This record gives sequence, structure tokens and C-alpha cells, in this order.
Amino acid sequence: MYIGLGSNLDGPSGQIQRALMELVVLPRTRLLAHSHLYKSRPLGPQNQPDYINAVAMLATGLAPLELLHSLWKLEEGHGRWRMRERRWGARSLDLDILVYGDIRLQLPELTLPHPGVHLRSFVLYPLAELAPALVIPGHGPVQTLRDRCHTPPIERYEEAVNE
Ligand code: A4P
Ligand code: MG
Repeated sequence: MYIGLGSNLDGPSGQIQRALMELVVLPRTRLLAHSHLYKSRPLGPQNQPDYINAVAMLATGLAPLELLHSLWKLEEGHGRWRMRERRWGARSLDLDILVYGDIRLQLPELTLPHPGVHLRSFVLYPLAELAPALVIPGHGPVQTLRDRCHTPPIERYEEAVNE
């Protein structure tokens, strides 16, 4: 299954790097691969900083809701306090379950696949690095979706090298 990581506050690239290391220590879970980092303008309200995004591929014995609740704990460890936020507003770390096998689910807390997955450059570009042929249930192969999707404009993010 695949997790989308996003951040636009408090040192976004560091937040993402740290979160990738924390995914490794989730119970009954292995990090199989992760994408490069990508940078894009926010989708939604524009008066917030640019985002850094990445995607991780995991193997997990956690059920979807168990995984979701573990991800919330990781977000809290990054100083994210959900009650205070506006929807689509700036955040230090956002972890979304993008796709969990071929499960399709609609619960109050969890929709699978994630409702935005097939429409967003900042999900499809990093996901296509890891799994271009993956079929998003109900939507089709990642590579095809990515080739159709250009919003928001996105670029690979390279960490500046300090002298
Ligand atoms: N939820 C339902 N399904 C899922 C799922 N598959 N994975 C529920 C994770 N959570 C899921 O999410 C709101 C609720 O969605 C959760 O309580 C959970 O029960 P949230 O993370 O608290 O709030 P949010 O992120 O503001 O809302 P939402 O609708 O998840 O927004 P997105 O889709 O996460 O978008 N622009 C760029 N460039 N890059 C970004 O990463 N992210 C967002 C947020 C907006 N603009 C962006 C980016
Ligand atoms: Mg979210």
C-alpha cells in the first residue's frame, strides 16, 4: 500500500525526511521504497507556503483503520494539531493513505482510495516513480493518470548543498 506525505510548514523537506524514517518503525510494517521529494504550489488556498510531497510504499499487517490511527500519532509527533486547522490549510505533516491494495472503502474516517489521488500532480508524480503500472481502483493506471494531470505544476525538489 502507498502513503502520501505532504508538508508546508516548519522545514517541510526535513519534516518529510523524518516522517519517512518514522514509517519504518510502525508496528508490523516495512518501508519498501520511497519516491524523491517534489515541490509544488498549494492546491486550495494560495496564501500559504509551497508544499513538499513524497510517496512511500509499505507492506503492513495493520488493517486500514489501525494504519490511519498510527499515522495520526506520527502527525501529532510533528506538532500537527488537527482541531486548530482549516481544511486544506498549511500543516507541518499530512499523511494520507492513497491506496491500500484493491480495497474500496467509504467510512466516516477513511475513504479508499483517497478521494483526490487520481487528480493531483503531487500524488501522481511521486507515485508513478514507484508504481507506474499500479491501477487505482476505479480510476486506472497511475502513469496514464499522471500524463493527464498537470495541476498544480510540480518539480523535483533537490536539497540545496551547503558550502
Ligand atoms: N480521511 C479520509 N480518507 C482518508 C485517507 N485515505 N487517508 C479523513 C487519510 N485520511 C483520510 O484529513 C481530513 C480527514 O480525512 C481525516 O480526518 C481522515 O479521517 P486531514 O488530513 O485532517 O485534512 P486535510 O488534509 O486538510 O483534508 P483532506 O481532504 O485530506 O485534504 P488533502 O487531500 O490531504 O489535501 N497542495 C499541495 N501542493 N500539496 C499537498 O500535499 N495538500 C492538501 C491537503 C491541500 N493542498 C495541497 C496539499
Ligand atoms: Mg489529508
